[in-house]
Amino acid sequence: MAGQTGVERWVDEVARITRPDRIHWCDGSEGEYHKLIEGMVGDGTLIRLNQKSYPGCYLHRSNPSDVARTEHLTFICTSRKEDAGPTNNWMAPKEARERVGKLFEGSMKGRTMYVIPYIMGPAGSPYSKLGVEITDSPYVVANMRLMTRMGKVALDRLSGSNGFVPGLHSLGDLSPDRRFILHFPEERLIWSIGSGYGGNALLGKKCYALRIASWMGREGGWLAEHNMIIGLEDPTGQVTYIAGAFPSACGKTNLAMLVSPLQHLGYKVWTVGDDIAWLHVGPDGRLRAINPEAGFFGVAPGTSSKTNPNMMAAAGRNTIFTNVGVTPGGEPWWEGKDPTPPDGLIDWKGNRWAPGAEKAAHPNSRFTVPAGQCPSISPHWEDDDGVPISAILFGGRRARVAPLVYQSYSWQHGVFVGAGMASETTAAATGAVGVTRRDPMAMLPFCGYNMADYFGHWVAMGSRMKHPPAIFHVNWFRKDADGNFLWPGFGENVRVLMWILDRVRGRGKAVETPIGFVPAADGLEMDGLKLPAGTMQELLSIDRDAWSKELEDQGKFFEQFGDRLPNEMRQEHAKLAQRLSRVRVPLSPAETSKGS
Ligand code: SAT
Ligand code: MN
Repeated sequence: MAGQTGVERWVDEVARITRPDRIHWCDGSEGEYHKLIEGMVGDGTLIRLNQKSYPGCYLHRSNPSDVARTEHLTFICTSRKEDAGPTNNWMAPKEARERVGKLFEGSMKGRTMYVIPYIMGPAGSPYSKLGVEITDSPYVVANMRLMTRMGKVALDRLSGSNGFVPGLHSLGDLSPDRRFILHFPEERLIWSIGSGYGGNALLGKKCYALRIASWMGREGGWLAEHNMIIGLEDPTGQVTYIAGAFPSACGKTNLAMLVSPLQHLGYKVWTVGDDIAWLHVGPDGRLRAINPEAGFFGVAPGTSSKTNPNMMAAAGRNTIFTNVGVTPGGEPWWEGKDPTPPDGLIDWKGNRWAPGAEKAAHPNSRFTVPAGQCPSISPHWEDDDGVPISAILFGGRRARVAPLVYQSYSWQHGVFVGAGMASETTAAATGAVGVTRRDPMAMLPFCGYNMADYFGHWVAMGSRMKHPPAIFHVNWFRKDADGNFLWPGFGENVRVLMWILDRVRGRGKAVETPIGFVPAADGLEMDGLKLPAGTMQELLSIDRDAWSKELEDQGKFFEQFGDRLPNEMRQEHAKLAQRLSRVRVPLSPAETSKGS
């Protein structure tokens, strides 16, 4: 049709294939949101929670077979398999279109097709990007309204432009046998069918903002990362920004909203983002981060007024809860919310809950919350130019091996530290929980191209910056021989952040070890925190045997990339082996005399 825009043409084409009863273009208004919510309450997709204590809050119970990301059904569809790399599932684009295209035929019959124009990033930021998601799930529309800037604001920016990433989503029949999450990075296209779960269905999130955007970033000289972003305010009121990569359900949200026990000393954390960062080199030669999202899709279990009071305050209104339990009074409930489960609890599947093996809330139950509601939200979280990043953290869930914190020797060494990351798996993806797997930069499930090229891109980014951020590795999850956590974590993590801040400023007492700089025995602020004797030593110790094994595992992981692995990674691996071979074990800061 003459005069049609690129979006209109694509919408027509999709409607011809999926055959919805109706098409609704989302304007993103309050009125539209309420109509959608009422519709879902009417058909049971949502349950209204207690509107006195939880105004604007609803509960969604998903299909029990659709509660987490399904990594084995997630594919990168590049024309050449090598470009997806050995860590991604790959499907040839032609095969993908044929096989999965069939599943979309008539998939929206009897349903409304929603067209969601959205912006990833602040509306006026030069770093923001446009997307359009087509979906037949009103739950997805409501979540996209909380997680992105969607509707008119995006449509206005879109008009006259074809520069958007199309994402087609249908619930299909929700069967895992007919579930596919496909990415065509060369065409900048996303297809997802058979799941309504966040990371599989809110296509602006992992599919666009990480998998497609990581590809765009390599071409355009920027980075799309699985990062939280915070500002750490010091006693003079100066704020230093830190980005941090942690795998799903490893505490990014809690760290991003940390309440410092040292407020009396003048330290405070501001939240910029809790899951994704887009990082560009700014005109000032510094790395600048924007949070492409507008909301938080956080893990409920374990969240309480003790562990994350900011999230508890944020999620008290206008929030969609997914797969949590509900009290007889209509309030959401999950394990860890308070010490004792209330009487008459209904579990996430809608059954009467009884103490026993079954959890009241699914371990990957979630809340979707507008970011602006968070009491610790940074006044700069929507700055068009982003915030300047002074430090990057890499962190996994490691019972052993990795000390509480260490600093890399250089940008290149830091990239190697990130590339060598590993973490124990969590309930955020289907499959076994608690298995240690290598998860470079927490991007294993999210890098949209060959990870060897990704490491190379990271190395190259270092030379584009006048002031590259310092790179650190942290591990809040180290355990003793009996399996108890050695470090209290949560708010106390501010002590580690303070050391990082000092190091960035060229201060901060540290000792040089084979793996990097570790805090000196008196390097961390311990005011008000008493740990059992020897605990700090254990937390900062480096066990050579464990590290030798780690080197071997890293080596095996790197091997699969063959010649494509950048030489810099090989060099750093060899250098670490050499440094380790030269020292006595075990090593703890108290025994190390060489300061820096
Ligand atoms: O995939 S989600 O974004 O829904 C949650 C996660 O695993 O980080
Ligand atoms: Mn995540």
